[in-house]
Amino acid sequence: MIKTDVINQIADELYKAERDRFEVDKFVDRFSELDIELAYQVQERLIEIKCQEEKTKIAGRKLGLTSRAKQEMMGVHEPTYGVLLENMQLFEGEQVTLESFIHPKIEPEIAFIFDKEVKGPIITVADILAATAFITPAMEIIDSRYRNFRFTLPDVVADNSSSSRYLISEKLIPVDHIDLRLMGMVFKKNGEIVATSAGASVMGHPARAVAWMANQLVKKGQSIKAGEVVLSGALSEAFTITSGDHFSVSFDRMGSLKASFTN
Ligand code: OOG
Ligand code: MG
Repeated sequence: MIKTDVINQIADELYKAERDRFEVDKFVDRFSELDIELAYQVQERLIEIKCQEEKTKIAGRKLGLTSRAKQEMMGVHEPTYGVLLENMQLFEGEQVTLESFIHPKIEPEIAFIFDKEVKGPIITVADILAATAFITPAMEIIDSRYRNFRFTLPDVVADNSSSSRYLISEKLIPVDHIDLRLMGMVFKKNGEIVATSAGASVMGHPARAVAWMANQLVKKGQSIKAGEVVLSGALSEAFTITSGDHFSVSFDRMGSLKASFTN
């Protein structure tokens, strides 16, 4: 098959799996040419299809697999990134119904909201912090389209890094004077603590993860734009969501955020 046919075929299957809520098998076994570079091209094609079919647009970006907890859980030891679309955002207080997902999981994250474009050629942690208007508590609902949430690095990249929905707190905090490395986090499921962590679990500093992505984007002539939201990656493992569950994430100095789920 020629390259563009492979890209279109995989993007189309992933799009339909999400739309019609079914699992697919990993693509690396079927397409030996699926490497990381090709996988990002599939991801771009998938986003194009979703923007067109769902009449939505890009709201920001997300990092994936930036903490050791997540890398070990998934057996993939390199970070990834993906795109957040406007229609993926949920709002605090809204009841989320599980019917639109395949096998959702939820994870605690720190969101960065940018008020300046992040331009290269080389982007540092300081550049990320200087372009950040606010940080805020966030949660991501991931819903890999792969059978049993099992995938390789190129597979997960093609699948837009398992992204499904996200929510951020409406309490926006300026990043100055906060040491993100030392910011403690408590994650609760149905009132019980299921994970505790700190910002440093995300590549030493969450802004380092964002800088890593920004440098990857620059190489492709892309960038983080003013107004975009970036999720810097889960600070702990992800937790399966079942009907009736409620989750909360609390951060030192940033506040907390809640989400609840029904059938
Ligand atoms: C891949 C996405 C990981 C994170 O924050 O680590 C991710 C997955 O675990 O399915 O979003
Ligand atoms: Mg995530």
